[in-house]
Amino acid sequence: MSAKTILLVGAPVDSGKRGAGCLMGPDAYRSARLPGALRDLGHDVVDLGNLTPEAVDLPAHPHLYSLPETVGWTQALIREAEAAMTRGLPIFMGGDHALSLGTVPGVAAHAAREGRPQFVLWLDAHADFHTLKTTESGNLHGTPLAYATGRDGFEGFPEVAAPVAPENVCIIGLRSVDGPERDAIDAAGVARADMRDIDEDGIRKPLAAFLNRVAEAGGALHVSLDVDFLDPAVAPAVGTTVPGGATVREGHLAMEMIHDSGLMTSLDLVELNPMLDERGRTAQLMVDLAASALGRRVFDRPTQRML
Ligand code: NNH
Ligand code: MN
Ligand code: MN
Ligand code: MN
Repeated sequence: MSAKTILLVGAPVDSGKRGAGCLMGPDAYRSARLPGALRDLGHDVVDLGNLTPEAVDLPAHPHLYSLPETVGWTQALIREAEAAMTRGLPIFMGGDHALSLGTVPGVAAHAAREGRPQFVLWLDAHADFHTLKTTESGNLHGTPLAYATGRDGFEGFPEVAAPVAPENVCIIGLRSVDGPERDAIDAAGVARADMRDIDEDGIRKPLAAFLNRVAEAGGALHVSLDVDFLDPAVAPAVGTTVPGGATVREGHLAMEMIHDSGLMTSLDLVELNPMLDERGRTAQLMVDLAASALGRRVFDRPTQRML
C-alpha cells in the first residue's frame, strides 16, 4: 500500500437544496474518526478545517434556491480544489452535492494543467445533470455534473476552465432520473449503470470497465460519493432517500476496487445530513467506505483482477 498525503477539506455547503443539516457533515465525519481511520492505514492526514463561501454580488433568483450563496461556494471550492491537488489527495467533506459545482471544475483544472484527462465517477441515485434551465425543483445540488461537463445554461456561475468530457463520466447507482436528464445523459455519451444493471450484472462489471478506461487514458479520477447511492435502510441520513439502493457490500466492493486500481486522485463525500441520522450510523458507514477506498481490506488479494 502506498501512503498518501490526504487533505481533509470541510465544505459545509447547505445551499443546494431546501432541508437544512448538511452543514454539520464535516464535523460528523471528524466525530466518526475519519482522520484517525485514514492515519491507521498509514496515510499522512492534514485537516484543513472548514471553508466558507466567497461573497458574490448577485440578486436572489425566483426559482433557483440560494443561487448567490451557491455561486459563492462554487468560486471558493474551485480555488481550494485546484490548490489542494498540488499538495496531495483531497477529500471534500460535505456538505450537499452542490459542492461538486466547485470541486470537479477545480480538480479538472489541475488535471488540464498536468496534461491529463479528468475522469469522474458519480455514485448516486440521481444523475445531477440538470442545467439552471431544466431543474424543476430549483435545487442546485441536482446540477453539478451538467456544469462540470460544460453544458450551457449556467448564467451567474464562473466559466468552467477545463470541462470534463462527458464520455469520461460514469454514473453508477441510478434510480431517480428526471426526463430532461435522461435525454441529456444519453445525448452527451455519459456512461451509466442503473440499479437494474447492478442487479443483473453486479457492480463489478460497469465499474471495472470504467476503471480500465481511466487507466488506459492515464487519467485523473475524481470520485463523488452521494449518501443516497446507498440504500436508505443502511444510510438513512440523507434528505433525498430513494429505496432500492446499493448494499453495504456493494459500496465496499466499489471502494475496494477503486483502491486497487490506484487511480483515485480526489474524493467528495456528499449529502450526509446528521440531523437525519440514527446514532451516527450513516456517518460511520461513509467513513468506513472512505477507508476502503484508501486501502482498508480484510486480506491482500493475490492478484488484481480488474475485469
Ligand atoms: N433530480 C432531482 C432534482 O433535481 C433530485 C436531485 N437530488 C439529489 N441529487 N439528491 O443527488 O431536484
Ligand atoms: Mn497532480
Ligand atoms: Mn447527488
Ligand atoms: Mn442523490
